[in-house]
Amino acid sequence: MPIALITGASSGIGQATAHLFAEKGIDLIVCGRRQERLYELKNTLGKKVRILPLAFDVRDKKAVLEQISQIPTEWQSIDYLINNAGNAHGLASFADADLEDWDMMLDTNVKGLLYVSKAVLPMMLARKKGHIVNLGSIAGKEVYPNGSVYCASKFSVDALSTAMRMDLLGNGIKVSAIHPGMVETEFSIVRFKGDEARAKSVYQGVEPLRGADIADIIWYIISAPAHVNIADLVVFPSAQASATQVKRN
Ligand code: NDP
Ligand code: 8X3
Repeated sequence: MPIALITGASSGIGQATAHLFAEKGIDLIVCGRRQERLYELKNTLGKKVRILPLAFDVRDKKAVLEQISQIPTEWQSIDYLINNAGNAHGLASFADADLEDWDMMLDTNVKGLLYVSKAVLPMMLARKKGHIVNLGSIAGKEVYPNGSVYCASKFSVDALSTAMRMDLLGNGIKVSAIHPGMVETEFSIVRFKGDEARAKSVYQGVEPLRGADIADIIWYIISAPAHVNIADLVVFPSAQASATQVKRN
């Protein structure tokens, strides 16, 4: 059975990907900070495949390296790493934005992705086999007002995905990146610090993407034949044309 490690499996895109991968018979290492949600996944998906919950904060370098290096031997042949954990914190002008929010975004979306990749990579290199899928964003292709540091964090994901693909060339490891527009998950609730009404308004009059839509794309990417790598993919809801252009009913 193939094995996938999914970060941010406790919600949204990562959770939907865990459900789809379990349908497809992939054993899962599910990661996130909310341990109870990871155990819920174990209870529901554990009837189909093996599930290993690993609770850690991707910002905590020591915890990431320790937890991943200590996974049991039978889990170490990781085929797919889905670097999905991430969030936006706040939507404010450069002058008004909160430094804590900036730290959260850079530490999670950039450094967290680096720590997890560095921890998993030796297992892939040893087998000369693996596929890393990074969750970027349209915010990593286009900057938008009040999104400065979130956009910078996702531009970093874009750059790092290309860099990883270059530096891992010839090692049997594919690297792909997906850059979605609006996906309705807990993303906006987190961005607006629990303000559910404001979060809902982001998707008002639009049919957004769902976590399951991105899960389908991740599945498509990892199912491509060995000689094919879908390197970089932008996906929008049909009602969106750019980071700032949305047609609302
Ligand atoms: P959710 O808020 O629904 O999920 C975010 C996930 O990331 C949660 O499982 C959360 O788990 C995990 N996470 C956040 N911070 C940390 C941390 N410090 N340590 C460990 N895990 C963490 O949002 P989405 O599913 O939408 O987001 C998934 C990815 O997709 C993100 O990288 C996001 O930037 C990207 N994206 C989202 C878009 C959207 O419109 N929704 C569009 C484009 C890209 P827990 O809280 O349990 O730790
Ligand atoms: C999430 C999409 O446009 O809110 O990455 O930045 S956006």
